[in-house]
Amino acid sequence: TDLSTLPRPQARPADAVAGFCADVLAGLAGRPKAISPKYFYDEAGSRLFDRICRLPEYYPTRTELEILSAHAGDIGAFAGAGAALVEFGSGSSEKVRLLLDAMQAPAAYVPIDISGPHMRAAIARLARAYPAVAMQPVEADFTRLAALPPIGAPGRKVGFFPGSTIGNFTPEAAAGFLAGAGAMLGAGAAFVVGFDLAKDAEILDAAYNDNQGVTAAFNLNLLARINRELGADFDLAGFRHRAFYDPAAGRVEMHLESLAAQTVRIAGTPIAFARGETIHTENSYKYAPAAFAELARGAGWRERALWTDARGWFAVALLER
Ligand code: AVI
Repeated sequence: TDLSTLPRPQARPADAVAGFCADVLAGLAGRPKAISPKYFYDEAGSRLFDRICRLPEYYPTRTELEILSAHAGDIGAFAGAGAALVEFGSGSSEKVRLLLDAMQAPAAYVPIDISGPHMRAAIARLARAYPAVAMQPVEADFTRLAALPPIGAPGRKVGFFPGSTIGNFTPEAAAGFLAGAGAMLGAGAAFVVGFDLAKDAEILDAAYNDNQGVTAAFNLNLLARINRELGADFDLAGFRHRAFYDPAAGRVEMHLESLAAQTVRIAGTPIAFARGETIHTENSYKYAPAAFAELARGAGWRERALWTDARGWFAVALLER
């Protein structure tokens, strides 16, 4: 890969900042107040997320790696020769190495990520390890992407959506995403999707309330980011991280709770908080394997395989269409 062809770092485009500002103000005007979790991932947030993935309490990352290691050979065999891997929300592009190693002469890797600098640093590392794979990074919000760039690979397109990021969508939005990704990847594509499974509340509560406070810092970084990018005056000590599993809703919810009645100014707009009022910052849905398979079927995918770990904590589906 000729790294000079990779998109170069650039300042955040003005329309991205305007879109962030509009989304934050609209979300805080709603009841309950809410901000999309996609805004966690500025540079600081992406680094904090990488630290979450290494926490002892946060089992999803290492459990998924265990499942992928055990079944990468099956995925590689199904992908066939000369395939293109398309990763939605590629982050640090670490897990994809397992698939690239198991595939036969993979031709292209297309990482899609909202955090451009973080993605470019990851791809520069990956390109050195896989010089024969064409790197085609796309800096974009994959929830809004309508089409893929032309991909130079003779083989099958293989979508990759690990980490249970699909759990950050509502089930309806997850079905919409799976259908849209299917349309983008085209007939004959495969899709490798990692998703988290419903389990005991204590395990989930611990995973989202780690002892070192990294998840709290990740959640609170959203307010720091709003201060940095939108000139707001959130006092981070005036809010606390809250996360809990709601088994009836089948999801972990994350919130930022206001510790006092206070008014914050964002881009000149005053936003009032009551004491105890929260900003809902994330849902993380936990599925039963059969419920996920049904969701994928409704979105036009057939389940070729569904693997879990020995404890039944996490799952990876190999879908085809
Ligand atoms: C990216 N996503 C799947 C993570 C999750 O578990 O829902 C984000 C995260 N939030 C708190 N910890 C990790």
